[in-house]
Amino acid sequence: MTLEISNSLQTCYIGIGSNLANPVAQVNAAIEKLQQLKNSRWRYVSALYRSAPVGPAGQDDYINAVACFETRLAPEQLLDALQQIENSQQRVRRERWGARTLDLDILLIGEQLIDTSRLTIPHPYITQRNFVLVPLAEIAPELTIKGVPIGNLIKLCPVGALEKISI
Ligand code: ROI
Repeated sequence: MTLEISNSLQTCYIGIGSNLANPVAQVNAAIEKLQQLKNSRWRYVSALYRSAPVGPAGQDDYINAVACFETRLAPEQLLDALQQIENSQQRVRRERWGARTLDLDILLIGEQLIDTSRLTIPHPYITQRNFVLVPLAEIAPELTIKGVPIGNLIKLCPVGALEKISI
C-alpha cells in the first residue's frame, strides 16, 4: 500500500465548469472520465446548468454541473487526477477567472477541512456561487457545510442567472 491511498472511502463532490469549445460536450466528456477514476466508486451527477459568468465581462455563459463519487485517493492525488483530466481537455491557464475549456474544482471531501498551498477544502467560494450550490443541493439535499444546511446557504448566496438545461 502506498502512503497516499487510504482504506477508507471518502465521499467527494466535484464542481465542473466550461465556457469554451462546446461546453456541453466538454462537461459530458469530463463526466465520463470522472466515472472511470482509479481507486474510486462513482455515485452520481447533477443535471447540467447554464450560468451567467462570474468574473471578467465579455465571457460566454458557462455550463456547470456537480459530480459525486467515493474515493480512496488522498486529497492531493485527487487534485492531480483532476488536473490531468483538465489538461486532457486542452485546459490552458490564462487570466484569473477567465474563460476556460474545463474547470474541475474539489468542493468537499467528506467532512475534511484542508488548507494547504494547493488545496482549500471546502472550496473557498462554495457559498458564494449558486452555479455550485444549486446542482450540489440537487444531488445532496441533506448536505451540511461546516454545520450549515445547504438550503440555508442557497438562500444567502448571491443570485446569478442559472437555468437547468438537462435532467
Ligand atoms: N462562472 C460561472 N458561471 N461558472 C463557472 O464555472 C465559473 N468558473 C470560474 C469563474 C471564471 C470564476 N466564473 C465562473 O472559474
